[in-house]
Amino acid sequence: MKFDVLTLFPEYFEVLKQSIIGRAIKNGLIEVNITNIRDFSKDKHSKVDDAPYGGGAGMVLMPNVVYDAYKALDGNDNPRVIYLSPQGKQLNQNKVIELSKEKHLILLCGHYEGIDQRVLDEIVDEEISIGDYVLTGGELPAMVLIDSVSRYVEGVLSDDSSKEESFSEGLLEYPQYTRPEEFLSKKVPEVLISGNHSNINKWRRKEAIRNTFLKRPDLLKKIELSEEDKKALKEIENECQNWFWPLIFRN
Ligand code: 4GX
Repeated sequence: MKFDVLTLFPEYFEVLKQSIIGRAIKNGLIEVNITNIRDFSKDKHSKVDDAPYGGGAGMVLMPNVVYDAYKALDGNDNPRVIYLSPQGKQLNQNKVIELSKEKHLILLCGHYEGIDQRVLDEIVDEEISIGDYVLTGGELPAMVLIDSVSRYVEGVLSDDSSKEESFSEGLLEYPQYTRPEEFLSKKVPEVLISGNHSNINKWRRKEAIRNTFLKRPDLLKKIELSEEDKKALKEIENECQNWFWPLIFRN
């Protein structure tokens, strides 16, 4: 899968050379090409922005430079052009999976007060936001998108953990433990040491449901629970109803 990024700050994307995404790039599983929009300025001082028509604070990226940078990319494979902006539809795991099926994405990163509307209307297929807060530019959102989408590209995750984990099933994860068996007087849950894999799976499923019930009850409403899941949820609700009795009967 290929990502083309149009940005004024190419240095940001050095971060993608790290860890799992860095390895995926090295292995040729994903390709990330960064284009500096400034390279397409025809101005002798490499000017890329100007004051907004109508007045007001800040600067606006000029349409011709953005358009020329876009035109210089290979568009033969019908790439999808995404503009990262708080005005877009919010990114979620379903959108991430949908995007991971594309061959080529072009990510346009805005800065300053934004980009001239005419070039956006001309080239952008879709506006995506990573959440309701304001950043200084679209670079971090572009990296969030590249990271989350790349995880679904075949071979990027060494095992098949992307299929197992949080959100793919609509539940949060169960808690994890590793050595030592005792830490600050806290023991690893007995069942995990038992070696009984049927019991371990049941316990993990219940704890995933508990985490979701306690931390993200909104997610629990969106998914279909099996009869066994519903039983586990009832037990959790009862456990929650009873937790304060030891406090009341203290002394
Ligand atoms: N999720 N930003 C885009 C440039 C800009 C300024 C004004 C339109 C109007 C963001 C987000 C985000 C900051 C990226 C402003 N665009 N992008 N940038 N949240 O905050 O995606």
